[in-house]
Amino acid sequence: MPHMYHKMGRFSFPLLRHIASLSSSLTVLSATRTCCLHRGVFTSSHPCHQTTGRDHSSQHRRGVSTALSHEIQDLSGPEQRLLNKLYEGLIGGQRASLAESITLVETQHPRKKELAQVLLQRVLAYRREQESRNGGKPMAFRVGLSGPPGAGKSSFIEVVGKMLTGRGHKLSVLAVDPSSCTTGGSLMGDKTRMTELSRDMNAFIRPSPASGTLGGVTRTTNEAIVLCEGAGYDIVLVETVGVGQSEFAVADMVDMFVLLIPPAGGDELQGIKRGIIERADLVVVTKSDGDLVVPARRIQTEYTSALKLLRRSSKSWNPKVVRASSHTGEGIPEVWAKMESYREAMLASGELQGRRKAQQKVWMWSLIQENILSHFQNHPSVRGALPHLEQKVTSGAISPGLASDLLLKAFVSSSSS
Ligand SMILES: Nc1nc2c(ncn2[C@@H]2O[C@H](COP(=O)(O)OP(=O)(O)O)[C@@H](O)[C@H]2O)c(=O)[nH]1
Ligand SMILES: [Mg+2]
Repeated sequence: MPHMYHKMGRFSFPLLRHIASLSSSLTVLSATRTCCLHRGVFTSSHPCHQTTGRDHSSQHRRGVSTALSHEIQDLSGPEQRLLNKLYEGLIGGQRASLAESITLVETQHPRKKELAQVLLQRVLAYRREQESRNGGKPMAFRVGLSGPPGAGKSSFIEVVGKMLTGRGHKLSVLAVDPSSCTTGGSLMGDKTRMTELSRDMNAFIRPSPASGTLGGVTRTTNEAIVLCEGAGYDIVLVETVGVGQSEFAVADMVDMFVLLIPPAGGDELQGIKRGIIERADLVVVTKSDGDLVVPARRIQTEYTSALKLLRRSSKSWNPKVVRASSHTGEGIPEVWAKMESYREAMLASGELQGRRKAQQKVWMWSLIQENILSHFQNHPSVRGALPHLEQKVTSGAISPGLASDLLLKAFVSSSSS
């Protein structure tokens, strides 16, 4: 295990490599250590909030701190200045700094990727400080919005967004669009339906990056959320289409997951996966206006009964089905009121905080998987043997199980030599 961790350090985060070499037991850094790690590197005064009762390794902590401080000195003068400028601009709420910081986390450039991690750690430390002043409660509300293309997501965000900025909120809208990863095209119709919101100084809209894997895009979206919160946006909306796994990925990065459904016939609703309905904290039947009010009511009834059959995922909230129209504005304030009562109930029970903690773990593991898989696929021994073994498997000469064993053996033996 230490060995493996060390290897990962080599291909992922060289800036953090000393953490791995310091840790002999390789228990992954605990929250306590991470907290102190931030303190050691970035902030000189704020106390470590977590209990240190379980952490017997203060020496280890000092070691990690010193190692990271040392690592930071690896930053060149211009890099330090860039990070300071971005950080100061970001927490000062400057949109240009936020946009530039998101570009930094989206980069594929190895050194810039490292700089992005340093910036993120700094923003996380700042946010934690703010949260502790807020009684440990998250400052921002993260809402994921999903639904089939044409469901009315962007129109809904435009109307809700204007209402929220009108009430003094600062709102950011991020997009996760799996189609932009594979084709460079967009299913989301980019910003066109958010013309007013995109001119609003209290709203920040960021389209999905047009390249990268879905894993890459969700990772940068996760990081962009942190940056938006650091920049003082108290509501972060993440829009995605119900294609591939993107909606599950989004459900794993937000406090509340909302499914938008058009009042359409069976065919258009076919694409909505049962699994995703189970993840919905709220279902909004859109376009409930004019001739569509009747089918919207019908869909509302259907989904209300369907939700009753599903297992409750929260002890403090029952998923609800509501109707709204972005064209007439009817139902919009009520939908937001439902979202707020969800947030209050989940905060009061501590479930929201618990969900965020669990999400951090899910996020870490999905990054590990992605990282290991790409390391595996790019490994010379694996690349050498792969075409031949794939051909053997497809022709039925050997079983998939044997082929995967052989590939893993080739990978492990040449990795450890
Ligand atoms: N009648 C009606 N049409 C709507 C409403 N909201 C959106 N639409 C229409 O539905 C289409 C798709 O909307 P859009 O917001 O782009 O959907 P998205 O793909 O889910 O983001 C557009 O032609 C909108 O004008 C609504 O509240 N009522
Ligand atoms: Mg859209």
